[in-house]
Amino acid sequence: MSRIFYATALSAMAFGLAATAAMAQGWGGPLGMLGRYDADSNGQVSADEYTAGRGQQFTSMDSNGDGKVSRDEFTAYTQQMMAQWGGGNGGGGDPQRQQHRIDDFMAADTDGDGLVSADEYKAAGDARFKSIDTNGDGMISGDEAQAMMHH
Ligand SMILES: [Ca+2]
Ligand SMILES: [Ca+2]
Ligand SMILES: [Ca+2]
Repeated sequence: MSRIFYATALSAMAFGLAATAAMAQGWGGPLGMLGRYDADSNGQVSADEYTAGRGQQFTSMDSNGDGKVSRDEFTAYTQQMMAQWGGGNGGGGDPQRQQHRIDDFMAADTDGDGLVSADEYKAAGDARFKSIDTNGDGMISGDEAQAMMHH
């Protein structure tokens, strides 16, 4: 097997560990899904934590290691996550939600080449962070995460 495969397997494993830690803290916590980015577990997600978490995720998604994530790679990644999380609490594997998730992700493809590059992914993440961080203090609090989820 190639080195790329090995690296991908490693990062997938790292992600799995992070996810397990987040689950131990309870995904039902105030940060919800964003809890997995809270590396120092202070109950808030800083811009750095958010960027680092998403960067790790990007590496996991980029299964052929070309530095860009295609629709197929993203689809495979979410299916893998769904399987790992056992479909989650109701409708995680819902085809409509899955489609929405894919469309949402592909919206980051600003140059329209059908691939989301690391830069495009980061730009989309930065914009998303700003939209969640409504008080603009550079941290996502539990309240802000809740507001996003119930938006
Ligand atoms: Ca934190
Ligand atoms: Ca692109
Ligand atoms: Ca904030």
